[in-house]
Amino acid sequence: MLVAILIACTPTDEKDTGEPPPLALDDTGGCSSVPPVVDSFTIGNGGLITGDSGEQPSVLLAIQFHDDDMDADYINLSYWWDETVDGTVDTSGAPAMESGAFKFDQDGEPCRVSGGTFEQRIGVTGNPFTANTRYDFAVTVTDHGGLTSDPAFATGVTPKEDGSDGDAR
Ligand SMILES: [Ca+2]
Ligand SMILES: [Ca+2]
Repeated sequence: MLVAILIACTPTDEKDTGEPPPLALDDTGGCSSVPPVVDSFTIGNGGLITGDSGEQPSVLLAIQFHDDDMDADYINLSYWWDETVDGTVDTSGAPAMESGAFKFDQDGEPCRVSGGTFEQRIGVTGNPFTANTRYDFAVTVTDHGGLTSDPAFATGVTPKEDGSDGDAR
């Protein structure tokens, strides 16, 4: 089953830098054997979102992935970024942000979710981003069994403060 989920994340949310919640404790179905694979990762303008500090522009991280053993019913995404635009990001340290483990397929049973599309919006105002600035991003996807994909990389520009597309080179 392919699943698409939209998540909007405000700066308030992303300030939670504590330990990620444990992956769900229910039965994984015993199918976990291979990590997910990120098929595409793109950066875009997430449009205006409303957070605690009011309406603000957001950057959109769009991830498409598959998981051949189909244990993507629960996933956890980790994100890193830097301003040294060279097409890669050091992912050896703790991620800058995590989605936290969540049930990716609301109706699913173990071993039936082969991947899908995930979109994460992160508010630009304040931290962690500067408006109209180019960044390298990295993402990994961790499946229900705790296996983590190789990182995928993408480069993109955050929107301007008025929400229009950034044009920083
Ligand atoms: Ca898997
Ligand atoms: Ca870089």
